[in-house]
Amino acid sequence: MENITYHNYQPTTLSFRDAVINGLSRDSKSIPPKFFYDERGSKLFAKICEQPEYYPPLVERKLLERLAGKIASLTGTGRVLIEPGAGNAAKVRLLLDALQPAAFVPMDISFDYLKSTARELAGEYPWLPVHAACVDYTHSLPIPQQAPEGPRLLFFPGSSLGNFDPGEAGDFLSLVRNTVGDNGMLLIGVDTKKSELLLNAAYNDAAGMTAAFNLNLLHRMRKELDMDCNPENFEHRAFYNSEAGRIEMHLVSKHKQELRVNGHSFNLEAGESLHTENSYKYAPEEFISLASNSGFKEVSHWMDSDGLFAIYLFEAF
Ligand code: AVI
Repeated sequence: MENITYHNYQPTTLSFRDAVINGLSRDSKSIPPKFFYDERGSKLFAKICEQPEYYPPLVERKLLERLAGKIASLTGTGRVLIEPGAGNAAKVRLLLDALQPAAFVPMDISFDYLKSTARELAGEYPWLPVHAACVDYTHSLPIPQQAPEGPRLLFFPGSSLGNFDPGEAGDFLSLVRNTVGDNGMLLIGVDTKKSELLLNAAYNDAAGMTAAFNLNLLHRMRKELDMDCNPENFEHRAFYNSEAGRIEMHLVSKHKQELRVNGHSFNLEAGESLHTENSYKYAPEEFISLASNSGFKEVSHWMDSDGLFAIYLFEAF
């Protein structure tokens, strides 16, 4: 299809094996959350998004549906729209008709997934040039040369920024600021601080999807790294750490056990945990100040009537 170009920026990331060995070697053992997303993990994440306790996807979706026209009136039409981690691009579809971008640049780490998303979009929106970029957006945000000149808008929904520690979040926002340039804008969805009861429920859904998603890391270690780690020997733990302003997810060892990988051996005590994810929550004033340290000025922000989730529109300064 002539409406699409593909670009493989060959993301080189730390291998799963190296990340597991590094993570198990630490005093406080941890594994970065990006390793959740193998095929089974991505399907489990999609299931989490259907759970009634996990409010962000539905609330954000309703906000985007309601606000598409308003957002377009503030950004104007004809921008080059960029979405890191676009996945199946479900959320951007709510904006395309209103925003009428000059081109869309979806970015994803999985080239196969990206190609199928790009093909679907080009079929649904024949007027929209799509320049698909395979990239690890945590390292760089390369814009294909074929993308037209003109003002840019970067869309980053789903509170994905919450999975960065605040320092990394600031660095990422600075990278975004460089990428969009002086006339650039940022539209970003970020989860808010709220009652611990609601937050804890969102990461401990009754159907056990979040637990299965977390425990899937151990399935992955067993399958891909040939490790003798039985998921039954661990339990899912997720809780809000109010001091740090984040949900923490852990895999807690039920007994004393030894994990071996590539000739290395690691001992886990009963009750010792592997820290698998942080999900930071931001009050609007905190987030606006974080973005301002990276060169973004607030244009507007919106929340649902219960204040569960926020969407911010920023412009570069
Ligand atoms: C992808 N990310 C924003 C989700 C979150 O809420 O931090 C991942 C997730 N982890 C457990 N449930 C959802």
